[in-house]
Amino acid sequence: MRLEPPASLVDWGVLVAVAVLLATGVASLFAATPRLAWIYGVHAVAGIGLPVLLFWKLRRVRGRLRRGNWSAGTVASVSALVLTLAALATGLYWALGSGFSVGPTTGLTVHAVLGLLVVVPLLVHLAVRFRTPRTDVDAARRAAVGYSVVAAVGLAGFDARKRLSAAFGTLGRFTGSKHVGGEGNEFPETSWVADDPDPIDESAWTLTVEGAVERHLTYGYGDVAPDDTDEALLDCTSGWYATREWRGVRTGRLLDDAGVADDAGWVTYESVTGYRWTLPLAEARGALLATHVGGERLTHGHGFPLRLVAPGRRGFQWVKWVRRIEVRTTPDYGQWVAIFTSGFD
Ligand SMILES: Nc1nc2c(c(=O)[nH]1)N[C@H]1C(S)=C(S)[C@@H](COP(=O)(O)O)O[C@H]1N2
Ligand SMILES: [Mo]
Repeated sequence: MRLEPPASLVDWGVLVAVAVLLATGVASLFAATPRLAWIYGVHAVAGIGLPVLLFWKLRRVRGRLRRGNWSAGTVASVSALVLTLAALATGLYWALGSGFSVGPTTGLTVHAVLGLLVVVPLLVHLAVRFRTPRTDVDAARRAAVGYSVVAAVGLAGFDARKRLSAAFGTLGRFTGSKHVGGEGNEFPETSWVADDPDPIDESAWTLTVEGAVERHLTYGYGDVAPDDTDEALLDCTSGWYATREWRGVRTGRLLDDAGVADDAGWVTYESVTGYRWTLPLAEARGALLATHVGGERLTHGHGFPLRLVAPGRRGFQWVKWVRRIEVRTTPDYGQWVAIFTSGFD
């Protein structure tokens, strides 16, 4: 039996698989709770199934590549292929191993960057070569067989990968993040992009609570009573996680002191660097502003004097070096710019 779909439907399958990988890859940056583990599952199945489609495609076009009369379009096509294979290889190696670094960055970050870079040559490739696939009944039947093979390989590979990682003792969280042990402040210090403020002098530091509140408040370090604790798991998109007991003050206490306006719906946590993230009001009320981790005072690298603890959120949302809390009546779209530009000044 012939397993390979018609040429145009192999190509169509590649496009769909890559689109699914990009969408789930980007979504994974926000998926931090087990309820969303399926996003990572779909990503893995598509990533393991894609090589089957690429094999069929390459077997067909390899003659064209050998002839040596490469156009700009060919360069784009080959770049898209090379980046895709590199993204697949780094993703698989990350998942199977205990994690790896490339210079100052983690292998998982390299995987993500390679995956995002695929978009550029892929768009050129599509502009040059896109054809509407042919879809008569016979083509559809053959494609159904071929796509089933791809799905079966993806699912079997997904299962085998889990078993292998478990056997190697390298199985991470469903997010792909690897466990970091240690105690207190002993875990990686991570910046999302460029934040690297000078250490903060606690006697000069203040926390302000403002925005849609009845009273603007200003706290000094000594006014923040660290009476609340939470055990919470910090999971960085660069591929590590650590569970710690955090101690500090629940945001709700500060909000009660300030008196929240009736139409308030969001709370923004802003760092001394301008980095900021926003939580819906109800979630913010329960979120801790930590002064301590694992019984130790936070170190500068982990956000001293005050950092947000946002359970169920990816690490980049756990704002460090918080100095301002703004109660808002509207969502804060500017945060999407701030997290990329803070620290560059
Ligand atoms: N102000 C600020 N807060 C930040 C970041 C940052 O770059 N600036 N990085 C975030 C990221 S990407 C992660 S994973 C966590 C890491 O916290 P840690 O450095 O204490 O491990 O902090 C988050 N909080
Ligand atoms: Mo992170």
